Amino acid sequence: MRFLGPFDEENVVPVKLITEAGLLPFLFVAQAIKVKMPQIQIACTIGFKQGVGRALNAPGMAQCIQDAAHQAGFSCTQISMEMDDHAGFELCGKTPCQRRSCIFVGEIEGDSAIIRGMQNNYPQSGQYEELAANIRIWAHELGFQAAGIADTDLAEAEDGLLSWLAQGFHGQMDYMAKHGIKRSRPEELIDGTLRVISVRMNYLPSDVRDSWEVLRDGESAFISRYALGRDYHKLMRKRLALLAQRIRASAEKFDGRVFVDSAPVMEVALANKGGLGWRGKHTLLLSKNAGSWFFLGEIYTNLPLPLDQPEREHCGSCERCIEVCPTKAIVAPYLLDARRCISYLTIELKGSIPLELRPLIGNRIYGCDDCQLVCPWNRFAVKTSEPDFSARNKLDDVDLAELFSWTEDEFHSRMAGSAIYRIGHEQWLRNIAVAMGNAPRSQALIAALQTCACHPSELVREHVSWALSRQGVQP
Ligand code: B12
Ligand code: SF4
Ligand code: SF4
Repeated sequence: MRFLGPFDEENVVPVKLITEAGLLPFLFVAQAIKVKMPQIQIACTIGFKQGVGRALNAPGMAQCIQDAAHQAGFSCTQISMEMDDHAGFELCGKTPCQRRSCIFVGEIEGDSAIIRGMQNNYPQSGQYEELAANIRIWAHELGFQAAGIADTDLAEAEDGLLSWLAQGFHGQMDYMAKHGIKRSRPEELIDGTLRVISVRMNYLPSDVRDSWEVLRDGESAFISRYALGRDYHKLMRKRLALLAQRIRASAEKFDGRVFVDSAPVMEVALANKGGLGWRGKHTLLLSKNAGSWFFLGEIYTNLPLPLDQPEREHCGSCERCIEVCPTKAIVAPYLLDARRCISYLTIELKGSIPLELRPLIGNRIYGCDDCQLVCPWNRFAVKTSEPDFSARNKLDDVDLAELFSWTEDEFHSRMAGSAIYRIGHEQWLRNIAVAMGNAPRSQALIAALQTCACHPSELVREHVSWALSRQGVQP
């Protein structure tokens, strides 16, 4: 019996041999891998393929072992995997993601070697458990409804991201490709990151006009629920900074960075790993007791905090979000072609909205909520108590013509502090013009559109002209 390791998530060491078996009674077998070695040369190292290293959930270890294997001439080693779950998991009732440290034991058997993943079952200091419990309490105190902790292994999400990008589903969102795999490798974005603390914050405001009623009323403007109030980025980042401050006060070693939305971070995948919910078929995160009307934010940290478990998926056979999507943007369960999504078309897309999609946008002038509105789990959504997320400027119940009449200055002053500010007045008019083109025929709308027929922006003129022709007026 030979030992390989120890490997620790925190402190990856090069492969070395530890010869004596049975010296570490606090270890138990968690998983086993059979490594076939075509030309048996039992030297001092055995190489794992990267995927196998990842399956053993020892982030950072795989590359190190692969390098060591290459150096030892085992680059072509073939590996087959045998999960030996019952040995370890029944013993402690934990899943691999809860492992804090593991070593691997190699057992030579004919032309192959059995590599067993071992888990450190030695009582740990309760320091980080206590800190993790406190983080949850502090997060609640700071207005987050939940917090969860994940490791940094996003291998599966990385494959998904690369395939999503390769299909061009990101459209004009160049920032999605810009940082490459740093997005799916937290430790490459921020050196030393070991854990990601994810938080969620509810945003659904109360006392707003019913969404379906607005959507049915063609002369009203529908604005996505998340954008009715103040911009969430600033508020969430501030609260996360306070949370980080509290952690730092308790753990000297703490180093961390806070993120909300805009950074190259895979928020949904991380929050899912951290136990905040599952990824619905519409691709958003949702939870049994909170639905999906919440924002996500994170703290990347160097602390080896204990891990939470992902929430099991509960979509079942439901496909309501896929069926309801006005532009059929959810091209397969869990797969979104952003170029067709109304949220992308009204917020991210800078130029002309594709003609074939315009009629499908209806009166949605900023974002879209249909896939969340139909989701049965949103019956359990809890309304926000953050005053910042209450509707401002009566955006929950306002006519298209009124919004279209705002001058650029009015747009800037009324939208200051709102996420909508960022799209600018030109894109605002473009979006409203499309909705006016989709509205029932109305002299008031035609008159409003005509005020912009000679607008200095070609983009606005073109959309106004389209809307006028939809209203039966030849420009
Ligand atoms: C880019 C972006 C968008 C884009 C693209 C959305 C998307 N689903 O990718 C657009 C502009 C369309 C958008 C819209 C919205 N967004 Co947005 N968005 C983001 C952002 C910045 C990145 C998301 C991302 O990484 N996308 C890239 C792709 C690769 O991710 P993915 O869908 O999870 O990809 C998986 C699949 O493609 C799969 N895959 C790949 N190939 C294949 C093949 C098959 C066959 C299958 C099955 C799967 C599969 O693997 C991938 C990895 O897991 C995040 C913030 C962040 N930094 O994470 C917010 C974020 C996801 N958005 C958010 C919100 C609120 C929205 C909107 C609701 C806003 C609105 N009301 O208009 C809509 C919802 C639209 C929807 N159904 O997703 C919230 C979601 C909160 C939550 N509860 O989950 C986030 C987390 C922002 C935040 N901080 O709160 N958004
Ligand atoms: S936000 Fe709207 S357009 Fe985008 S996927 Fe959901 S329902 Fe479809
Ligand atoms: S509508 Fe149905 S399929 Fe879509 S996210 Fe909700 S439960 Fe899942």
